[in-house]
Amino acid sequence: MCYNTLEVVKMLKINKKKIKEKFRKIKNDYLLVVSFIMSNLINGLILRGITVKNIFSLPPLFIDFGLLILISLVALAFKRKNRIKYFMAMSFILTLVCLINSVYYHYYSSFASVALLSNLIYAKDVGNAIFENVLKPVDLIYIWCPLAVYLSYYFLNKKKYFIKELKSNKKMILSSIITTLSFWALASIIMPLSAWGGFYKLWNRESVVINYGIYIYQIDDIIQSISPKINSAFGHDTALKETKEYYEKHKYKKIENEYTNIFEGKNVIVIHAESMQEFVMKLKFNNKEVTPNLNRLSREGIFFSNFYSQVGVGTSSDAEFTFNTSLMPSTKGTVFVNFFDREYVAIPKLLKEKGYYTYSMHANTGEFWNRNIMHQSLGYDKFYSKDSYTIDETIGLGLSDKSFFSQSVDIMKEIKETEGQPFYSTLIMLSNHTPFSDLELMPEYPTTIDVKLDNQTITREYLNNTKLGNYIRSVHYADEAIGDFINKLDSEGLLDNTVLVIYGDHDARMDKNEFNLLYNYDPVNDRIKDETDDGYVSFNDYDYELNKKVPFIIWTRDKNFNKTVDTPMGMIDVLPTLGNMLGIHSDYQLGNDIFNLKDNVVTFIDGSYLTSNIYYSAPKGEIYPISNDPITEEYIQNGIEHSSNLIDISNDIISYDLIKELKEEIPLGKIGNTIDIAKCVAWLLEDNY
Ligand code: GP9
Ligand code: MN
Repeated sequence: MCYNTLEVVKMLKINKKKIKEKFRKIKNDYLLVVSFIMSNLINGLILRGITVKNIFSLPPLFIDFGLLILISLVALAFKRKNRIKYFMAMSFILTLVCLINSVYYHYYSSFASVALLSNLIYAKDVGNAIFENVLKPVDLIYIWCPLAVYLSYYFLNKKKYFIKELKSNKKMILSSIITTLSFWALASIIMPLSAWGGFYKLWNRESVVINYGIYIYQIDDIIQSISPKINSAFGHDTALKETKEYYEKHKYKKIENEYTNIFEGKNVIVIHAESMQEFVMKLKFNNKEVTPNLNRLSREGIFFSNFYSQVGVGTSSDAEFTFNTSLMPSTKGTVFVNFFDREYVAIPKLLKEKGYYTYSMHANTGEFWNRNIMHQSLGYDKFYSKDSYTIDETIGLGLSDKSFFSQSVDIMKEIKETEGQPFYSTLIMLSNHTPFSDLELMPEYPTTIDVKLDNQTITREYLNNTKLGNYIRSVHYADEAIGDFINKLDSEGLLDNTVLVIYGDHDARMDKNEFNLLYNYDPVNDRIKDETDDGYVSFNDYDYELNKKVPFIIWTRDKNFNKTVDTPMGMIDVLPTLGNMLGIHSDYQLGNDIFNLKDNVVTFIDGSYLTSNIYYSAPKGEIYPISNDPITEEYIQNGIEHSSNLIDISNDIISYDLIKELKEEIPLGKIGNTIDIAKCVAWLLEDNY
C-alpha cells in the first residue's frame, strides 16, 4: 500500500485533530479522574523511591495504574454530585497509606500492617520516639495528592465541566476493566516468578511492595491480617493436619550430651540486652574495650559467637517469644499483641512445673508490647513493671539501666527470702534503645583515634555525633550496667547456685553507611577510604546482614567453661539448648539443641536463612557463600523448604491455637514420647469419651 505526500499530510492533520479532541474531552470530562489516578500513581512511586528505591520498575507501576482505574470506576456507583467526596476520601486513604508506611519504614525497615496498628496503643512511648526521631519532613510530601485532586475539581467546577460525560455505560466499564487486566497481565509477565509466593504468604513485606506497589501491599496485608480471624474454621483443619504430620516427623527425642541437666535446680537470671549486637564486643577505642564485662563473661562462660535474633515486626517482644517458646514469631502480626490468648509452652511455664518461682522485670509500662498479659501466658508468676520502680534517673525511653538493675537486685533479694529457691527471672534492659540519647548521663568513653602527623598527635573524633558513635557509647554504658548488676548480685548472695544467661534481643537498625565509617575510616587523611585504597574493608549487603548477629552467653560463677560455640544458631534454638541443661523440653519446640548439631539452618522471618556455608536471601533469591565448600542446588533448595515449612508451621500453631488441641491429644500418645497418667485421667473425667 502506497500513499502520496499529500495524503500523508492530510492523514496526520486528521489524526492531530482527533488527538486534540480526545485531549479536550479528557481534560473536560475526566480531569478529576486523571488527576486522581496520576497523583496517587506518583505518590506510590515516591513511596517506593524513598523506601525500596525501585522507581524505575514497571510491574508495580502497571499494577498501581490498573488498581487506580478500578477504584475510579467505583465512583460511578455514586451520584454525580457525590463523586468528588468519593475521590477525596480515596485520595486521603491512599495518601495516609503512603505516609504511614513511609514513617514506619524509617523505623522498622519494613511496611506497616493493620494488625500492628493496635500495637501503637501499647507502644505509646516508642510511638513518641518515632515521631521525634523518625518522622522526616520528606514524609509529608504525599500530602500534595488530595490537594491536587481538590484543585482539579475546583477549577473544573468553575467551568461547569464537572465530569458531565462520566456516565455509567457498559462500554466504558468494560474498557476500563480490560485496560486494568491488560496492565496486570503485563506486570505478571515481567515480574520475577519468586514474587508470587511472597504475595500469598506476605513473609517479606518489602518484596511485595517492590513487585506489587504499596496499595496492593496494603490490601494484601488487610486480607492477611483479618482472614485468619474470619476463616479460622476454614483453614484450621488443614493447619492441624499439617502440624500433626510435622510433629510426627520431628518428634522430640531426648538426646543426652555432656550438658544434659548440668544446671538442673539452679537459679536462672536472664538478661534481655536491648539492641546489643555482637560486633561491639570486638571493638576497642584507645585500647579500652567497648564491652569489657560481656567480653569477660564470654571468655569464662559458654559463648555462642554465631547467634542470630529472628524477630519480625514485634522486635523486643518477638525476641522474648522465640527465646522462651522455640517458635518463630508470627508473620501475621505480633504474637504478644495479636495472639496473646493462645496456649504456649515456654521456659517459665516448664520451670514453674518443676517448682521454680518465675518472674520478669522491666522498668517500662506493663502495657508496652502487652507484656502485662503475655508474661502470664508465658508462665511468669509475676511481672515487675514501671510501677515497681522509682524513676530516679531517665535515659531514652525510661528508667536508666543502672538504676533499674540496682533496684531490681533489692526486689530479687526480697523475692528470694519470701519465695525461696529456685527462681527463674528475666530482666529486660531499656537504655540502649534507639535513639541512643542522653549520652551526658553515661560515662565518658571517647570513640576517637589518635594519629601522629608531623610529630604532632591529632585526635580524630570521627565517630562523634554519628548514630554509630552514639550507639557505641550507649552500649558501653549498658555493658557497665551489666557489670555493676553482677557485682551487686554477688554481694547480695544472689549469684550462689545461679546461672546467668545474656542475649541481645535484635540488631540496632543502624544504617549500612555507618559501618563503612567504622571499618574504612582513614585517620591520616580524615576521610573514608574507597575500594582502591590500601586496607579497604568491603562491607556489602550480605556482610551487613551477617553483622546483625547478637551475643548469647551462658555463664556461672561456679564453673569456668571457656567455651566458644561457632555453629550458626538462632533464638529458636535457645529452649532446646538451655532446656537440656536445665532438664526441661517442650514437645512443640521447633529449634534444636545446638550441642547435638554439626551444622544448623537459621531461618529468618522473611524466608532468608543462614548455614555455616551460605546466607540465602529470600527477597533477592540469591546466595552468599560463607565457606569454600561446594554448594549444590539441592542444598540451597533444602534450606528454602526447611525455612518455608518452619515459618508456615509456626504461623499455624500461633494463629489456630494448635498447641491447646495437640495437648489434648497427648493422653492418646500421639505426640511426644511420654504418657502422663494423671493427664489421661483428667482428660477422661472431662467427658471426653
Ligand atoms: C520497650 C522495649 C523496646 O519496653 O522493650 O522494645 P522494642 O522497640 O525494641 O521492640
Ligand atoms: Mn528491643
